[in-house]
Amino acid sequence: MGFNLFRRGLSEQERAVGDRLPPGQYVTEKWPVLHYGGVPRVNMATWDFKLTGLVEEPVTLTYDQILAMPRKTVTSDVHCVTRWSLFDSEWEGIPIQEILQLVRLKPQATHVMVHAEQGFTANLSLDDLIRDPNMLVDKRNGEPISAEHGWPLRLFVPHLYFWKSAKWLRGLEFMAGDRPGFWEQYGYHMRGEPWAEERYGWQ
Ligand SMILES: Nc1nc2c(c(=O)[nH]1)N[C@H]1C(S)=C(S)[C@@H](COP(=O)(O)O)O[C@H]1N2
Ligand SMILES: [Mo]
Repeated sequence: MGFNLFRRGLSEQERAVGDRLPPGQYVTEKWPVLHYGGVPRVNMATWDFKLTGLVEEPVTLTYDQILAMPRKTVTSDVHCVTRWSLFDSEWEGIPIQEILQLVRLKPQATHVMVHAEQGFTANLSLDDLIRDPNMLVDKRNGEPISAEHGWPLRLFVPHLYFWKSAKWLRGLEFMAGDRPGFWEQYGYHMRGEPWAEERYGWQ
């Protein structure tokens, strides 16, 4: 197979895809829907977003307060551990830095547990949380994200496999040390970096 590829050569387009497609991934044109359980019915009357754990003062935000925060758009690829990659969507939301400015972290804080509806969780190091493209997203390609894709708010951490980008986000809990989240307890990798193929286990 390698020989055939060599003989045929790669088109410009294939080369461009190769440079940005992590190992073991394929490109999808449509945005698949993937999650555990049903799509939660979100009650906006009681909806809130909480910053808890190792912070000097916990913060609770309403959806209106979230919508009033500064916003930005980021054009980025995303990579799912089930091997699809979606190229070049325009994601819009509130930069993670804006959210983190609302709290003072205690010095012991090294990781965060992401909390979503129905008890879904995902763990991240602070280093992975505080990346420039990361956001709380409510729009893709100019349209509000659908209920299946996590409306009213999802996390967006494009440098890791997409399971870390929790849908139906409800809060961030700052922790001293790492703890496995929902999929990580089922054997997904603690970090999930697509270029290193950190899919399952602690390879
Ligand atoms: N709340 C919640 N968020 C979740 C999940 C989930 O089961 N529950 N699954 C994750 C997984 S495994 C993937 S691949 C992406 C899929 O997002 P999408 O359905 O918008 O493509 O959502 C992630 N976020
Ligand atoms: Mo996934």
